[in-house]
Amino acid sequence: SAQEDYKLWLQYKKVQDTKIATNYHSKINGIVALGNSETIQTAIKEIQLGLSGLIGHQITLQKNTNTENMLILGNQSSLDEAVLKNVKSEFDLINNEGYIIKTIQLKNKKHILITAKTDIGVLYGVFNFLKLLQTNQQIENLAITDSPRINIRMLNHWDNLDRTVERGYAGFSLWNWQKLPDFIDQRYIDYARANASIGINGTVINNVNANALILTPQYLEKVEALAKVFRPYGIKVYLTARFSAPIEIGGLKTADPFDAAVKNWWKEKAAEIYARIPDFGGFLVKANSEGQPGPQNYGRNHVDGANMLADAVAPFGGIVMWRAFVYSEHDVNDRAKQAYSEFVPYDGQFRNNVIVQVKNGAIDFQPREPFHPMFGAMPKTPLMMEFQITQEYLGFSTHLVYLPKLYQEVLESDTYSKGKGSTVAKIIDGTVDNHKISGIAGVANIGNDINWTGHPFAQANWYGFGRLAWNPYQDSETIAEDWLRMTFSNDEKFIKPVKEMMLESREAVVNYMTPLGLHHIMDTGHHYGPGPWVSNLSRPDWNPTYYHKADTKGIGFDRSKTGSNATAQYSPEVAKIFDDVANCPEKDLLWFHHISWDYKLKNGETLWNSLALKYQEGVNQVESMNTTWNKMEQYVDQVRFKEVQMLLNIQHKEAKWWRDACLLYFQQYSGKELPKSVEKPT
Ligand code: GCW
Repeated sequence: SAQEDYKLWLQYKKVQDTKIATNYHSKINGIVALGNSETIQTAIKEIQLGLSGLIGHQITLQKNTNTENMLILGNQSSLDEAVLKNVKSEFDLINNEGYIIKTIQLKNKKHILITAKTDIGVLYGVFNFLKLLQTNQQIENLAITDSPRINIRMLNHWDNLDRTVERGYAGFSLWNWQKLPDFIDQRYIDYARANASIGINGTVINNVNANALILTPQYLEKVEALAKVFRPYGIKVYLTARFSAPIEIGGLKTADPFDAAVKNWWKEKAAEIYARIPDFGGFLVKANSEGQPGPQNYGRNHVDGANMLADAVAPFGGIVMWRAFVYSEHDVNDRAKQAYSEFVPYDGQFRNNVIVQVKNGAIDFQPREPFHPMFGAMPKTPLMMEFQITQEYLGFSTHLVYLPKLYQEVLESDTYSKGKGSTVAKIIDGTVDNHKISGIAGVANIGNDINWTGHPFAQANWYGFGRLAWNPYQDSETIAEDWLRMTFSNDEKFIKPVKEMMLESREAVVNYMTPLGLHHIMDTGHHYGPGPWVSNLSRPDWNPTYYHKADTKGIGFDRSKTGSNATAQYSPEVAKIFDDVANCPEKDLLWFHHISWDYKLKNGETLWNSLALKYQEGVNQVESMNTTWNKMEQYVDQVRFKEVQMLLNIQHKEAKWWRDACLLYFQQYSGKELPKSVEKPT
């Protein structure tokens, strides 16, 4: 039902297997909660809500552990010596946000203890304990410790103040500015619950293409109200800072970061924000990118701009996240090289509360991109990852694409910056270069649609992003399975095929949109559907023809030594692989090379045939996703079953649209017939 659509992965439906349900009931007799902070109150509410749903009985609060099988919740300092001595060594294994779930004995009676160094750790423990039940795991002799590997795990909302969402495909913005601060929509609370359940601890609530009005008292009052809702869930609020705000809302003549009045304006602004929101996280800034104002407007550079803002928030413990998504119309040789060229020379010059936020690839959130060469190239600067959860280039909220597969591929990529094993995950969690702050951001796919994300399966991308933000070394397969169990059903006959469908969906979209390293050939502006022929935009680097460079000889962007030499931005070990046509992974081939139509790939087929076969494979994959889903009706409520069915149908049609449009267009250059197994365009 619509209810189920809304509840995300926190369904808390009664455990179907009666043996398991009875066992859970017998092992959880009551709750003993220690402490009464807002976060602990929240944890109690959640555990009671979860258990009453899953077990089907209200589990009541008890004063002590005299009866066995209590669920004890409390932070380290709230535990008495008898309890504490059961978990002494575990506390050494967790950090400030980590948690412990352990079966303990007190006077010969067994209990389950959920504890942590902090209250927020207890809340994370509660959500993870509920996950055990939601996924039908056994709860005997528990001994779990877990901690997040990355400090800042956040969503970036590209939400405008008029409630439109840039690149948002799930309705309007959640934030009802008109009714705030006094009206608190239940959605804000459920949003916080969902985020806390996966460990997200920060949110930038407004668009990076920023409106300075958010920094006026009228809006800050509303932001303060949201911060108050999120606080018990461990979620800090951050805002984007429009660089020209001192002019637009401050009445100054300039926003030059070297101007004393400008510096002072930001200092006072920061003080004003922190007076309202003492745990305010800091600023996210898009400057001198796609027309946004920035320090370069005044002949200054990124360091000057970032450090000025960093100095303003430093006294309050705030940070500045400075985005590296820059590319200029004045240097159109290779857009992929620009962020690196502009930022790497500044390594070591940023204040220690600045973190540079880098997209996963050097172009822009394509179905597949090699990892961004900045990762590993700025050892003195903490770099945070920016993934896109909203599917700007991947079929909006219409196509089913399980993104954690993409995230995992990037996180596992080896930068070789400090030798083999210097993976992107290790760069961003700070372990390679010993950074104190580390971060990861996901551009949210959330809006006010009943199901939050437009496509029921897009919920898995929000969920999976959070899980990987907590621990970037996890396997996306495990995450898919957990999500399916929590969101739909624990029935193996459902889990197995649907999990396979999810795992295959990312390769499917690559195949039917941009196989073999093609990229940015979506139609222009909206980025939905194919547009490889578009070549008339004012900026050359916005035209799809700029990216695929198809001609009668072949197709692809030569970024090797013989071309733009973007490969030189990678470590020598990586550059060597990408540079060499014979060794370059075929999945990235046309990203790095212009290849002749007759070139033979590893399958023995020519490039032209291989390209056509990939497009067909993508279509076939979506067809089999449809077949799989059509068999799942008995396991899923009608509303969600039908929604997914209709969406997969559209996806199938559109996969063919992509195949036909791209092949017909490229065929003009290749001048070759389609292989037999490729369906003829109609
Ligand atoms: O992907 C592009 C989008 C813009 C976006 C920009 C960015 C917020 O097309 O809509 O602007 O990236 O990341 O700044």
